[in-house]
Amino acid sequence: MDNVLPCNVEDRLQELLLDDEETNIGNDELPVTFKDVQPGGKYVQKCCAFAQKVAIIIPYGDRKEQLDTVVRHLHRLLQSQHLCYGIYVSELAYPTVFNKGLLMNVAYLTARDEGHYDCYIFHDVDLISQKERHLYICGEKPNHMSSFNTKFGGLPYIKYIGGVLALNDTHVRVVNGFSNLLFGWGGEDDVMEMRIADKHLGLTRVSADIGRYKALPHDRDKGNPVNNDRYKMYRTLRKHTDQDGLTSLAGLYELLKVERRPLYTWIYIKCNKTEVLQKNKNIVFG
Ligand code: BGN
Repeated sequence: MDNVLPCNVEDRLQELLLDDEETNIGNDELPVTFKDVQPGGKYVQKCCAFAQKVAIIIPYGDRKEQLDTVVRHLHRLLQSQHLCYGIYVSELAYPTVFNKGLLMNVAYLTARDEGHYDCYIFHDVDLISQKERHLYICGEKPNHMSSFNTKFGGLPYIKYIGGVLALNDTHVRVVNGFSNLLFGWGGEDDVMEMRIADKHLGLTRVSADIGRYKALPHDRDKGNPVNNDRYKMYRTLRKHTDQDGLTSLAGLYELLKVERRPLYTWIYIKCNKTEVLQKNKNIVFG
């Protein structure tokens, strides 16, 4: 942290607002390079001394091109905001069924244990922020950042908090992270919304002109079939927030590798859907 700037990020935001009313950005337009990024995708150069330290958590399937695009974009964006940060990408070994909640929980724990971050931003791999002045920090309440997604022309429904969500460490602990038990597509974000509401944390949402994201197009992922049990599970999981999440993660997966790639930390894990659901059958069917 030799080069930390004696500024705070709110000042930087003011600068951005004054500098440039039109801060729409494309993928490659922000003027920073990757030379100061440390292995594992960490950046502690030229960032503000008193700003939050931010971990970006990206659960990943098999969309390498999107991952490369979003990671590069995030480095540019976060450096332009003078933030200290680390980018964490978690992936499940095939053959498996995708489990976004479990992947996000494992990446959160990895980031927390090595970085003690102030803010955790859970970020879909296909979303590109279109506004330079969309500040990547946490507020007092959980904050839904992707309030306008080009795929939906806004929000798909009012309670939607998927896409990009910022939680501080207290928020993540109070809701016990994400459910580990939703395999396949759908529902992990809705369960998180329910947890935030049930724990009375409140919620803020960035205004739609700032929280504007371009969705990169993609086919359906392999290993991510729609979870047909998701509505039923949404109801049963509600009673088990404290038993299903970070507190029950140990023993549900095997950590295969943590690799410091040039632009991100890659966390590779293995888990068996049948075993995970069997171990938690009281929750899933109770
Ligand atoms: C919803 C999904 C979300 C998904 C959004 C946007 C469900 C309900 C499960 C109880 N929710 O329909 O998970 O992020 O669409 O694609 O399926």
